[in-house]
Amino acid sequence: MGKEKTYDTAVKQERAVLVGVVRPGEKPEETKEYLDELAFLVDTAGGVVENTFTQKMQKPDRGTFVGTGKLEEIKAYVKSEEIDMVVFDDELSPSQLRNIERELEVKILDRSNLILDIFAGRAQTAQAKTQVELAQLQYLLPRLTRLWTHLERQKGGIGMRGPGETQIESDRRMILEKISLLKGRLKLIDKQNETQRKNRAALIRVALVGYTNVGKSTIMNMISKSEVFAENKLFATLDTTVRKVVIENLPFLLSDTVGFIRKLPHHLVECFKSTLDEVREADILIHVVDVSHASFEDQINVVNETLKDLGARDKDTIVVFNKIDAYVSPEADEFNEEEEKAPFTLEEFKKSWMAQHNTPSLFISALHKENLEEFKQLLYDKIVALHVERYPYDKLLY
Ligand SMILES: Nc1nc2c(ncn2[C@@H]2O[C@H](COP(=O)(O)OP(=O)(O)OP(=O)(O)O)[C@@H](O)[C@H]2O)c(=O)[nH]1
Ligand SMILES: [Mg+2]
Repeated sequence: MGKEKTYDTAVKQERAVLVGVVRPGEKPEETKEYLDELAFLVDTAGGVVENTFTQKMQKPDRGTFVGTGKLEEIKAYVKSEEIDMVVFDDELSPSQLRNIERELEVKILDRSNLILDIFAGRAQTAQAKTQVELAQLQYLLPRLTRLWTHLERQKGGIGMRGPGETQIESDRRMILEKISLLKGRLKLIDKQNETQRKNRAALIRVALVGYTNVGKSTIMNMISKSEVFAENKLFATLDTTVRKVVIENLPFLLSDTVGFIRKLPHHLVECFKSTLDEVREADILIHVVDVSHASFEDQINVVNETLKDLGARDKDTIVVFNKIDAYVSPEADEFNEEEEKAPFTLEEFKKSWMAQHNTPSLFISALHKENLEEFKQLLYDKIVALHVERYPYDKLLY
């Protein structure tokens, strides 16, 4: 009998370690939260996290992000455990990237290009693909030299350009040309979208905004009966979807769009500005919050900051606390498992500080279709009020 051959058909997952700097005054649970989120990003990108390294520092080292001792420690681990990539929780400067790469000799990623990578894998429409490619090239441009460090030694004498440099220059030129090409293409797409938006009837426009993975698409699907992709991964949605929704004979437009995250790469925000036009031009924002997330308050702040960047902070906003089914009160008795898991009632939510600090606000579970009527009613009242204000002579709708 011949020897049986077995084939390993499973895709090999890349093994990653995470590296973060702990700033003075940062609480342990904050550090954990930041690195958990980074791990979730690695998971979303298809990697598996094997270990995490942190170092307490005033600010990241300019040369190597962490200190040289810590880098040695990481290097030893990477070698002995055959790690494929090391992921840093902040954006690395081109020189940090070069130094670390030289030292560790494996793939080095930072938060920014991890996010860019996920975006690249998710982009569906021409607009999203173009936006991501543009952001990737802009990220790459200042970091180009690192690809050619092995050629540096071949440089000729004074005044002679080494082959490495020539290569970098022609690459740089190519990238710059591609960037301007993509910018042109985006302008064209923007124009088409603008015309499309203008052609829409004079309907009130409502936009779902919020941190990534809070349930925006689930809410969209629920109230518009559409099939927007929703899953427990970061950045499930990249493209903006707009649907006409009718609540009690009142039609309006509802849009679902890309979620926000801490330290969203600057280039990406720039490149996605046009995707976020829907947010900027909306009449009402629904700020969705995942109340079951341990740091939902931080997430609220990140979203508000991003909205400010977009010039959309002062819009009429309804704060919707979602996932109440999964909420666990932090004040619950730690020693009493049962009590800890006891659900918060709607009444309790309404009396909580969350309701006091965010008005108007309401509490729902999109997944379990809990309290949706109140949500729809509040939305309806808001839209009617806006409609009356805007079209005082229009008796058409209600
Ligand atoms: N327990 C619970 N899970 C929910 C609820 N609403 C949504 N989810 C889950 O949360 C995850 C994220 O939901 P999405 O609707 O994709 O979230 P999103 O805000 O659109 O996320 P991105 O598009 O990635 O920014 C999914 O696994 C949903 O099933 C809820 O009310 N309760
Ligand atoms: Mg989504």
